[in-house]
Amino acid sequence: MAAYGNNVAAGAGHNQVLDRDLRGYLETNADILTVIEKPVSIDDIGALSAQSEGPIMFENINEYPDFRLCDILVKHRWSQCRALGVGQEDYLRTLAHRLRKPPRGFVDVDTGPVKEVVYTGDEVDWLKLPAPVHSAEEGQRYISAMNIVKDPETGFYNSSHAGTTPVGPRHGFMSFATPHTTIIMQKYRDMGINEMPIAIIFGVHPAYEIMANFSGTHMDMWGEMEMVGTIMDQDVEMVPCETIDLRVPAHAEIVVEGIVDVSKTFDVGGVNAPTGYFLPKEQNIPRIDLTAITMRSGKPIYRNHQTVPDTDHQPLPRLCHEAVLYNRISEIGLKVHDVRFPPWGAAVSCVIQVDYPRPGFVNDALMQTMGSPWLNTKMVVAVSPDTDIDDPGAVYRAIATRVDPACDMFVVPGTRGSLYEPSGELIPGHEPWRLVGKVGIDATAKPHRGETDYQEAFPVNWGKVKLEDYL
Ligand SMILES: [Mn+2]
Repeated sequence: MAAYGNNVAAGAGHNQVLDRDLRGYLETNADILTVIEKPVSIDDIGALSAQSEGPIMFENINEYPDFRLCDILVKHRWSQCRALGVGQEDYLRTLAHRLRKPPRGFVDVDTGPVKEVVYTGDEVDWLKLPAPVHSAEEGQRYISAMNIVKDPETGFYNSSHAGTTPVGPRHGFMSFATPHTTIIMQKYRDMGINEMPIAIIFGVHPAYEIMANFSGTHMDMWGEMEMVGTIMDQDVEMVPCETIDLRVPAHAEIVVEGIVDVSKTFDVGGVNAPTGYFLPKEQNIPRIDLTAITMRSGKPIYRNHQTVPDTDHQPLPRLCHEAVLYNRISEIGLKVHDVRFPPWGAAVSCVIQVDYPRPGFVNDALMQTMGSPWLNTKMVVAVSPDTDIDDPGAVYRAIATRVDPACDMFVVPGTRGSLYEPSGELIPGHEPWRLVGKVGIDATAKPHRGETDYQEAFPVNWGKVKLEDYL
C-alpha cells in the first residue's frame, strides 16, 4: 500500500506552486488518482470508495448525472504529502514548521469560479447534491464537508468538518463535535444573536481540509482559514457569500450558505464514529437553514469523506495533531522520524517513530503524546526507525519482540475517554463522555540492552533481487 511512496522518482508530485483548486490538484496528481468512468449507483459509492487507498473520482453517478464525486484524498502519507507539494519524507516536518509560522491571511477577490452557478431562495435544494448514506446503521444521507464560521468577537474564520444530515431541500442538522464551534456559538448567544452564518464548502485543494481540522490553542491569534495560505506557502483567494456575511474559498467546487439557529437543539439519530462504531447513538444538535448554493459549472466535484470503515475519516482530522506532536516531542530532545494516527488505529491510537540519546526519553515522549489535548491517544506506541510505520504487522511485531511488559509499558487510569468508542465507562450525568485508562508502550530497539540483539536478520540480497523478475 505504500508502493507509490517508495516508487515515485525524487521530485515527482513536488509542485513548488500548489494548484489553487481541487481540479488542478487532481490533474497534477493524476498518477495516484483512480478515475471510475463506468456508471455507478450512489448506494455503492461508499463501499467502492472505501476499497481505494488513494484518491478516487466517480465520473458517472446514475442518480446525479450533473455531478462528479471524489474521496480518499489524504489516507496515507504518500497522498498527504501531495497536499503540501513536498516529498513523503519531508511532509511532516514541513507541516510542523509551517504551523509555527504567523497567519498569512487570505486575499479578498470579488468573484471566482465557485460563482459560476448561483441558486438562492426557492431554487436552493441540497438534496440534489450527491450526498451518500454512509452506513446501514445511520440509514440517512450524511454530509462531511468543511465548514466556516466567523468568531463574532475576533472576526477570525474558524473551520471544522461538522457532520451534517440534510433532511429537506433547505434544512438539516449539524453535529459540531469540535470545541471551538461550541465556544463560538456561545459567543453569538452571549451577544444576543441567535443566527450564526455558516458556509459548507465542498471540493477544495486538500491543504484546506488538513488545516480546517486543526485543533489547539489559536482562537485569539487566527482562525484555521487564515492559516491555509501559511501551510500552502502561497496566497489563497476568498469571495463574499451571496446571502450571509462570510467569505469562502473562490476556487471551491460547491458552497452551501446557511444560518444555524444557536438558540435550540434537536434530538436526532446516531452517527458513524471515526473509530468505526455507531456511537454515540443519540445526538442533540442544532439545525441549519440554507440560504444559497453556489457552484462551478461543468460537472462540479462533490467531495465526500466516506466515514467507515478505514478511509481518510480516520487520519484527516488528526494530521495537524501529528504536526503539533512532532514539535512537542522534538522539544524534549528526541529525533522524531514520524508521528502517526494510522487508519488501522481507529483514531484512538498513535505511533511515534523516534531516535533518542539515552534511556528515559521514550517515556517522556509517550507521556507527552498520551497527555495531548485530544481524545485520540489512548494507546501510544513508540517504535524505532527500522520498524515500518506503514505496516500494522511490523508495528505489532515490534510490540511482540521489543517490549518487556514488566518495564516497557505503563498504564494511567482515569483519563478522558473518547465518546466514539465503547471501552471507557460512561460518566453518570455526563453522557456521552467516558472515563478510560491510557497505555504507553516502548517498542523501540533498546541499544542499552544489547545493540546486536535488536538487529533483525534478512536474506542475502534482500530488497535487491525480485521474485517478479523470475516469473
Ligand atoms: Mn479552531
